[in-house]
Amino acid sequence: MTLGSHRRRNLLTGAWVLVSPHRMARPWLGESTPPAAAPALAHDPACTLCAGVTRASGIANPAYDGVYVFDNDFPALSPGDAPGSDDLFETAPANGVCRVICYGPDHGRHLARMPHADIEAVVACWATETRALFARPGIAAVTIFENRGAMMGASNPHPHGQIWATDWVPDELAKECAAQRAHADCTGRPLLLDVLARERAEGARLVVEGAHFTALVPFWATWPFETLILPHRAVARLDALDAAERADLADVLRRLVARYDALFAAPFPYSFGFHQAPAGAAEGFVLHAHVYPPLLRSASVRKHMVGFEMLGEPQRDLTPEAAAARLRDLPEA
Ligand code: H2U
Ligand code: ZN
Repeated sequence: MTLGSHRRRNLLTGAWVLVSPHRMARPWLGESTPPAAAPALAHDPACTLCAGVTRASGIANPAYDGVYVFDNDFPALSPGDAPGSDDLFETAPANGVCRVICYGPDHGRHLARMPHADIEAVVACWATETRALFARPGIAAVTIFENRGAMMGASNPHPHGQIWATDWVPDELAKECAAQRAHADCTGRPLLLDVLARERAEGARLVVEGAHFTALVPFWATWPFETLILPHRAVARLDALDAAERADLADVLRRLVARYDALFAAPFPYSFGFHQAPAGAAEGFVLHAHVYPPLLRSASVRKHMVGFEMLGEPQRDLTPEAAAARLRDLPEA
């Protein structure tokens, strides 16, 4: 039997994705631009994230030697009043803290090429920031993410990410909390551990298996090479990981990004980030990371969410199983 078009439901958000495996063979006359070259410099005096350089705000970065975190000079969240709501147009206040995290002083060395201890330091910093930000009054959620590559809106090639601590639970996280709570209420088990058990039993969508974390292409993946990184136990936040888990997360991340970079022999753009339990009760919630890369068939051909996807629902040609098999076939060195 040949696999025909079908829909798959995202268990975390409730959204559906249309899968059209037969379309993989169609001719391609779409966008094709050469990828941006990888930065080679270890220090770029023109880079506002490099050690010792003065940022756009006039504040100089210290001569930092490890991970360096600072308050975003152009934060998306600012103090002030929200416009009032009325019975038709609703508004809500939005306050919080935006931080920038430089993974290390080396301008040209991203996760896949960083020494293990340096990636562990990034993971440790994520944990420390999580704990410190949740300790601030009014913080409801801490979202840690990285935009990699100009294609994904990164403003700078220096290896870095962002942390937004918000006084509300953002929409994506709210949906995922509700789904995980409903599953836990119904079964008594965390949803993502059931998903992990099923993925390990089937095997077809696994990409990287560590001692404490697994990276896989989820059954419901929307982006061609989307992955989900899951812990092996029900841990809710980064600051609850023990030392062995932090070390393994660093290792799984490095191995996964190395595979991505090998896929089209170019630095692989993506938006990557963690969903961790918000403040208060978060029944059944399991910490996890999503990696959303836009690339489709080469370093220069990306997927755009257009047409039916904007007006209907997301659609993919390459099956999640085929995407996982391609990532599994690549080297990690
Ligand atoms: P992105 O590359 O994902 O945009 O993250 C970089 C962040 O760094 C961005 O939010 C901040 C930008 O506001 N930034 C500073 O705070 N100061 C600077 O001098 C440069 C960039
Ligand atoms: Zn730099």
